[in-house]
Amino acid sequence: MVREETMAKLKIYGVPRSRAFRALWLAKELGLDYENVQVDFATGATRQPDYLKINPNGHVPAIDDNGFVLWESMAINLYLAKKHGLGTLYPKSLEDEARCWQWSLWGMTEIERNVLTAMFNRAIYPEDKRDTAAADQAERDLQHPIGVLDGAVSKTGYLVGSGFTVADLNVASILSWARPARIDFAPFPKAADWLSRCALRPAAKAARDLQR
Ligand SMILES: N[C@@H](CCC(=O)N[C@@H](CS)C(=O)NCC(=O)O)C(=O)O
Repeated sequence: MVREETMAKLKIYGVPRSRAFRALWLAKELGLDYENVQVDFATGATRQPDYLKINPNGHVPAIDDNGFVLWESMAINLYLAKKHGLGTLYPKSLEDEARCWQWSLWGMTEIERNVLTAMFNRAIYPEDKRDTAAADQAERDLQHPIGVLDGAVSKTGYLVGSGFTVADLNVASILSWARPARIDFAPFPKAADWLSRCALRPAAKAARDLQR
């Protein structure tokens, strides 16, 4: 008798207008068959007991890959890219793999907080609650790291090797907030060009369409 193993479909938790966008963009790049579980951070759903069993932090995204549960957007993307995109979105060499980790951690530690501060205080909070000085300071603090990015993509047009990888996707998905944050990219033409090339990818567009 042949025993049939049924693989459960990959579940991606989090509404598309949350950081789940990052995993959804990657899933589109990889052509994965997935279910997007609509856990909405705005309704408190991330803090419900059932969801806390998935991610005890109460944040989205998280994934359930046939029983393997993982949270933290960058870890999720590195895992999925390695599993399904080795040799394409995920480099095969140890050094380039490490560079993907480097850029993903860099995006989270050097970029994310300041882009969010600028976005919230320029576009999200009600006008009377906006702290324009905090937004301006955040933009000033971004000058150095965006300069680093500008230099990095000026060689091949991408962060790792000569093609688009999960490193580009991870950093570009964090910087997708730069437009509502009104970060001026004029001093950083190479980074601006790289960011728009990433954003124009069909998979990025398909993931953005999910946000509508
Ligand atoms: N470092 C985490 C941050 C996740 C996070 O803060 N997600 C927000 C939505 S974009 C969230 O779930 N907020 C709801 C909550 O904390 O209850 C990651 O990158 O996955």
